Amino acid sequence: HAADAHRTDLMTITRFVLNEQSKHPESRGDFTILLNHIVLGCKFVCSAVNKAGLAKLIGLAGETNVQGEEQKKLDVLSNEVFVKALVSSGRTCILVSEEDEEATFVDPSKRGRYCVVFDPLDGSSNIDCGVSIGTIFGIYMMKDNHEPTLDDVLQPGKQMLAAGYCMYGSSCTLVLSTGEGVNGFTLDPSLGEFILTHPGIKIPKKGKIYSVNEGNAKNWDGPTAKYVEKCKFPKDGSSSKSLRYIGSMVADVHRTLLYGGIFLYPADKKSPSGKLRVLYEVFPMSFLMEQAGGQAFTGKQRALDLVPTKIHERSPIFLGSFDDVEDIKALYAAEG
Ligand code: AHM
Ligand code: MG
Repeated sequence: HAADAHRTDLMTITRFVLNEQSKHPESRGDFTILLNHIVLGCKFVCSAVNKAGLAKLIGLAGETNVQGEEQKKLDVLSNEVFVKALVSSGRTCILVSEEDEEATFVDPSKRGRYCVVFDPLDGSSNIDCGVSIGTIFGIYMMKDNHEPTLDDVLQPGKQMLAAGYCMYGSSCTLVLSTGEGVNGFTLDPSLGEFILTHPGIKIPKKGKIYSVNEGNAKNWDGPTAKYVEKCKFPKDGSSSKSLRYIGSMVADVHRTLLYGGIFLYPADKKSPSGKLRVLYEVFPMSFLMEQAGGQAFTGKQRALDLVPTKIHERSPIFLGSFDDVEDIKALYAAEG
């Protein structure tokens, strides 16, 4: 009833996932437990990000991450929280984090069946100015009881069981897919619970926005350059697209998912594999896009078909509205 001051029937993320899992008779509640630990990590990072300015958490920790970039304290903190939460869930066997050069193999006494790949705090260049940043994660399941090896996580993205991200923005939003569509949940800080606010997210079939770091244009290949030119000077009488680029993948992808359009991180002469990492950036976002009715393409193939050979491998990525990705696919196909 509209006059009700309070909702009494709350669809929390836990309740939602329990409902979803109950459709699978083989489900033993392990996934729900795993997800609860991921959610705990997200809540911690959300609170740390919000306090960062005040608590002087911001600053260099004096360490560099695997890719040799400066690592901020918040990255270190977020990584620690996620690793500890995931290990203590008792449901994981292998963890791959952007912040750790080596994969973590969980001690047999705490081992479970899930492999989690994640970027605990993506978009770190945006921390100091308070722009949205996020956590990205993907989940695989070990099929049988063998001793875990890296091959268990070097699987194509289409084998993921679930993927999602949490955006620390004007509100804290968690977007999740367990392979049955995409749903968005917003943290109610007074309850400390993620509540279903964006059920059944579908990306518009075609969008009016393109999102790319155009500062790299001089190094782009032909199809990417042609595509962006087409966005600005369409020759088919359609109107030109708007450019939006935050430089925080979670925020740029979140907008793309809700408003439609295309997000590009192409290859260029300086970085022939692009910048974004296959396991914990490209795959989870591609999984969500497909589940929302969009597409994700590497310039050569469907992104989720890619078979990674190294845990920190990179790939070019073009993802978003179905029709917009179709256009860039055509340009790459024409190139041969
Ligand atoms: P990070 O993992 O070091 O934070 O870098 C990843 C980020 C993405 O969030 C974003 O899409 C991209 O880097 C932006 O890169 P650029 O500054 O080259 O445009
Ligand atoms: Mg990252």
